[in-house]
Amino acid sequence: MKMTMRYYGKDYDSVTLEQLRQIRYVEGIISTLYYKQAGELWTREEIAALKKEITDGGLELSGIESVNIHDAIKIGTPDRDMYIENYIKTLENLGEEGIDLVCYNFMPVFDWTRSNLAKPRPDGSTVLAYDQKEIDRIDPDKIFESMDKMANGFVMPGWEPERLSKIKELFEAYADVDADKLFNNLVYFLNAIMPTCEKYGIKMAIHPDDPSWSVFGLSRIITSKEGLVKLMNAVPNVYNGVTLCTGSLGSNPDNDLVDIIHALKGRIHFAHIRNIKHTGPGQFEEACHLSADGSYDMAAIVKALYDTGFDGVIRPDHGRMLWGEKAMPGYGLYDRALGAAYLCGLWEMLVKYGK
Ligand code: DNO
Repeated sequence: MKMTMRYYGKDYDSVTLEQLRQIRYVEGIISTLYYKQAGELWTREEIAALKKEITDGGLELSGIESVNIHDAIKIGTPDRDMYIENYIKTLENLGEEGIDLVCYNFMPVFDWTRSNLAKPRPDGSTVLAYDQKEIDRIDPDKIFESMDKMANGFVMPGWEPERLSKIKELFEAYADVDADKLFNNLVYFLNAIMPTCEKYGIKMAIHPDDPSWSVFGLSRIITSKEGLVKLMNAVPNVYNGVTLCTGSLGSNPDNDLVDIIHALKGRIHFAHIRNIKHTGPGQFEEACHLSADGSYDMAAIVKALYDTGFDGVIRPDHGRMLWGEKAMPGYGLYDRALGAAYLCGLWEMLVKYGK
């Protein structure tokens, strides 16, 4: 496995490459062209510049999170083929620059959702939290404002303000997109891009929906073992793979993460490993990575990856906000660095003494 850290680029991140490099456990960076709108073409020059920024910082660009998918593709409108063409050109440009991992999601309208981005914990740190009852009280039109207010002045991934102005139209456009239609549109998209992925060796890694249930009445399909396995079977090409995000799938206590890892053997190309704590039905808060701090046995999760021959890119995921740090919620330096060290420790133990 290769340990990496997410980085949004020097114009957007409070964490620097100099800091990330010193974590030592981290070999690579997962990044993106954060200024790009879904559907826009990424040029080869722009990708080369991102790569150079990271290699000049002494690290490698190990993959992209995310190349976002335009709503036309998710909804299946007649102009979807034009957007798929653009996506293919972006993949070609990434492939020409030697990038072989792309994370994306297929959630309608909203990316990941939280009701609180800074819930205080007894230890004085803060974490991201979700409470379905609070979300039910928020008008979907207001959720962008609400996330923005809590974001410490940072633009949150998936919550770009440009989308706010279109929210009413988006809800209307998704009105007849039920789970089957959304799934078929995803398969259509994947079938169209697979030849390019094969040509360049680019592994596509779908990110599970977060939380792993329907929000604001919109369909969500990548929420469980069943949905993931169905997708792997519908497009059996190995370049159609998964981002195993334990925090997202783990939001639903019915998801057995170890079982999911085994069911996806050979198709997990990227892993986001973090712990969360279930606090009630439809409620959870994020935790530090350590098993004892949340609801999941992190050693069992890492062991399942190891036992199934996982050889991909891994990163710690959202961390707590510690030691007075001011950063994008979930993406501070300190707790993610602790997470990387912990995960590397678990992995080293398995490599040396796991059998
Ligand atoms: C939030 C992230 C998501 C994720 C996308 C993948 O912290 O986990 O924004 O990157 O859903 O496309």
